[in-house]
Amino acid sequence: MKYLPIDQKLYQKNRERFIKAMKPNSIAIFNASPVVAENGDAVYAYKANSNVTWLSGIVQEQTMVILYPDNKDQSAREVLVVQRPDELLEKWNGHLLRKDEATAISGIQNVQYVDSIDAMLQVWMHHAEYVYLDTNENDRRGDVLRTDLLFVDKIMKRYPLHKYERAAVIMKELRAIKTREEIDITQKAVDITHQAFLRVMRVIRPGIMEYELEAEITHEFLSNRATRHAYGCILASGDRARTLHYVDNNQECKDGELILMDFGAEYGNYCADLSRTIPVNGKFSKRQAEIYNACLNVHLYCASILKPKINYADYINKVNLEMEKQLMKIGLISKADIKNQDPENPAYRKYFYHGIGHHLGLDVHDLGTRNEPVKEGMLFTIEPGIYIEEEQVGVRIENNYWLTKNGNIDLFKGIPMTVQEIERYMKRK
Ligand SMILES: [Mn+2]
Repeated sequence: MKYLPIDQKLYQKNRERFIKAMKPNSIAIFNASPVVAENGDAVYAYKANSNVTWLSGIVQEQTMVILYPDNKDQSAREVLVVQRPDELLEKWNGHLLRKDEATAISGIQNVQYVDSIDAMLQVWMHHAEYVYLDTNENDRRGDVLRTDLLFVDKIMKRYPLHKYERAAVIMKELRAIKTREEIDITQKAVDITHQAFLRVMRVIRPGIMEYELEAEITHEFLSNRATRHAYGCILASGDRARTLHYVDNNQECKDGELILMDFGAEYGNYCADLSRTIPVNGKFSKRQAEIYNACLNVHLYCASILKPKINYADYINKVNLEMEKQLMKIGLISKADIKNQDPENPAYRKYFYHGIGHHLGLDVHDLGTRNEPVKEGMLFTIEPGIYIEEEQVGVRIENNYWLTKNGNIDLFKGIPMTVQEIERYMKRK
């Protein structure tokens, strides 16, 4: 890992929160994701199961976290399971965690090797009444590789008469609320991302290629101990900005165009998520500034109302009304368009065709419900966008907000955001 050691308290606190939500005499079992083959013997970059990371901080394949708070064997109430170090494997792939190293990261005292866990697990299973198993209950996608189901299948076949529970239900509640410790790490991811944005503003000029900007961002990320990009970064100049997940980044940034950039660092396994739209030549045209300000107004409006207790569905409705207002102001839709609109496909949808934001955390689209009152501790992106086919332009402005008791904190506080701030910074280069 490139990041500096993280205080194990973060993971201890998370485990305490999960344990509190468990039924009496229950055991919970979590598995890290397997390494996924790419082609031949090459593999994809490894990202462990986020629940395992959230509970232990360990990012190594074959890791398990087993929680059994009522275990009569007190020493086995929290157990971390890791791969047994293997000299030959380490010659190829590098260091594997030793037991004391795994304890230092996670704060879990009892560390066992995965090849010896079955016998112990059997005893604990025989004592436990309820069993929490971890399945991927992502609302957005169901077609991902589901190795979690193999483990569920194995355990349920072996212990068919236990009462099974879904860990995902608890995780969805808990992971949506970020602790101060988690925000401290996220803030580092945000700060690195913030610096990368300033760097892009210093180097961008007409004629530069989108991938050259990607290289600048990547250099800034890795030099500051980010593990990697939190997601495929988007550098979309001109009309390409209307493609929401444009990641080719292989075209020239031309004089007079706006470039839409969406990127974020992953630091200590936590993600930042920033979108910015700036003029390639350092100066917004009058029309570009109009569109930009309309988008900024929606963003600022969102930030002013996204506070604990607002229902997320009400929030979205209010945001959409504000978007309508701003789109009318810049002449894109009319009162008549709104009056005659199909409620299933309202007029503003032509220019704003994605959600206003999402939970952010270990996953860039993090766990959490989006149809209940929002709560203190949640971390959301706010990212309105305006995309205009007729004018071949796209604008998106995105920051990350941590909800406090009575309001929110913008983790990107101080970053150039207005037309004036951006132009002033770009002039300075
Ligand atoms: Mn986002």
